[in-house]
Amino acid sequence: MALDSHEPVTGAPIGRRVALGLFGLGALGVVAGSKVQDGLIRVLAPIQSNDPTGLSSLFPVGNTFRFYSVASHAPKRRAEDYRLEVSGLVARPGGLTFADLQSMPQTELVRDFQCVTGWRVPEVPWRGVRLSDLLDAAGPAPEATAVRFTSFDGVYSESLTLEQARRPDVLVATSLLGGPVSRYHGGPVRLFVAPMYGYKSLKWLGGIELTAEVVPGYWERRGYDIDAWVGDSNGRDDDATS
Ligand SMILES: Nc1nc2c(c(=O)[nH]1)N[C@H]1C(S)=C(S)[C@@H](COP(=O)(O)O)O[C@H]1N2
Ligand SMILES: [Mo]
Repeated sequence: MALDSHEPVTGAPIGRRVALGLFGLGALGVVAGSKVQDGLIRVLAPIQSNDPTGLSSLFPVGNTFRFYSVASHAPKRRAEDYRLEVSGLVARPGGLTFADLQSMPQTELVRDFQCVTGWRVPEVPWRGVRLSDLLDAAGPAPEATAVRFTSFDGVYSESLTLEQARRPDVLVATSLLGGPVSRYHGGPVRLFVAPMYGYKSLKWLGGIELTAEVVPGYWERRGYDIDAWVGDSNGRDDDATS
């Protein structure tokens, strides 16, 4: 399985982009077929999620998902073994199983999914529990102003303000594209932050921690905006729909 990722581009001068690109190539150890394109390093043809044959990966990439992971692997966890830890500044910390999530009210959203590097998948169906419901159940302390998300890939993290996290279009998703969230899409449970760029939608969700201040996430520490509203952040409005 080919996993892909991207490097920060926000306001990066061209020299820095190239340096990041070269670093990326070195780190991957693969040069054939790769090119630095607006900070996105494509190595060979990404495998596409809606094409089980993999044949479309022989052709130029259209409006389909890539599989992204900053970790070198995609963790594998069965729904039966899944546990979501809710911690930090809450009245009721604790763990939730996959079954716990399924027993809560479910919300369906159909939204475009857009990576800040330019690819976009139209009208993707998602299903899951509203993050706001989980937060209400946990009872944020008065001094909590932000939420930090951690991945059981051991590397990735993300954050939202508490106000953003309480939006009705932010889901703890247990279903994507009409079925379970697949391993490579971050299953069994991932975050889906509908109004923001894809990097906010953390895969392999393991922890939700209420914090007194925003703790910048993986890409945010590398130059991406913390507020990642689609079309209104990272200086990418013009070319984000290509
Ligand atoms: N754990 C984890 N979550 C992640 C990422 C990642 O590298 N690791 N990449 C983010 C980015 S940049 C995007 S665009 C989407 C891509 O989702 P997909 O791999 O399901 O297409 O996942 C986001 N969540
Ligand atoms: Mo992305």
